[in-house]
Amino acid sequence: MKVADLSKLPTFDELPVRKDAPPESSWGVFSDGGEALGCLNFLTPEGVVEAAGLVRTGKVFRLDAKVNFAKPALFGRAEAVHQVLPLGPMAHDDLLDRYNTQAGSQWDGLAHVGHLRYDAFYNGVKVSEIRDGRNARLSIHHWADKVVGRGVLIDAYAFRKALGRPVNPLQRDTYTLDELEGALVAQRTTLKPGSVLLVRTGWMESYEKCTAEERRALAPMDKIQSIGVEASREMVEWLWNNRVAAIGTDCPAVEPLPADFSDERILHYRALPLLGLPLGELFVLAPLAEDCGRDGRYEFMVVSAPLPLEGGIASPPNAVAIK
Ligand code: UVW
Repeated sequence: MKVADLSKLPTFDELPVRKDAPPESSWGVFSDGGEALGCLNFLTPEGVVEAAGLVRTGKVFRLDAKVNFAKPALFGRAEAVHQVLPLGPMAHDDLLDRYNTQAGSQWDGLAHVGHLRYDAFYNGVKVSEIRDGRNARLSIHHWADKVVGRGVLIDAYAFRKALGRPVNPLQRDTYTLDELEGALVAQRTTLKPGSVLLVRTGWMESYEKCTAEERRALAPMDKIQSIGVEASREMVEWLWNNRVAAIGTDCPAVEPLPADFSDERILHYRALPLLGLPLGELFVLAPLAEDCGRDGRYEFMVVSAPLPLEGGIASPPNAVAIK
């Protein structure tokens, strides 16, 4: 794959570059093997080297929650069943059954959600190409060694609280683009091209404080409530023009829930099938955010190694932030 020259790529207003592509899509922008990566093409070898220079204290923050942290699993998804199998008198194996790659912390891959109006996934891939069992073009395994670079945290939760604005992450509410930009200014942080953007919404830590009964009540698809990031044209324009390679949050859908999946303006459609922007959900961001608040450094190296699962739809991030 050719390394993308970020300065030569089209702006959001110049999209699409292919005549047969939908408006506001990046279909055809990346070629030479980069089609499966979408915005991950913004992460370059030079960016990896630069990100390594952000490692100063040696502190490592795991960004995945424990497997099966959500009980019951959200959206009616399966919980993994873990067994320890004896292999010999003093040896064991794990057996992990019913493991849904999206039951916990996850990257949504580009075969996760297609666009209803265009009847296509990113770059025009058809549903039959994914469901025939091969999912060759948008398989998650293409990302296995691609999600490494500069990470930037926006602590939207702390920003809103510091301003004395009310925030309950377990209710439908929106962090606006103005708030994200305001938080960046308050943090004295800039979004350089080729960053993995992490946004702390406060959802995970609020969920952790719920009783078992409260968790049961909010787990079903039609009951879940969550704060999230504004799902607007302006938001994806900002993300694209800043060459954000992926956006990860500590809430269940990046965008607010409930979301109307028949509404093509929601972020899942704008990001996955149109822009090719990976969405990260249910990340653990509070310990990282607290450390960033302490030392005033909201940038770090991110190393995420999605599963090398051929044909896969999504993956746990298997991610760490290193400061
Ligand atoms: C939903 O919005 C249902 O989230 P996910 O990306 O996990 O499917």
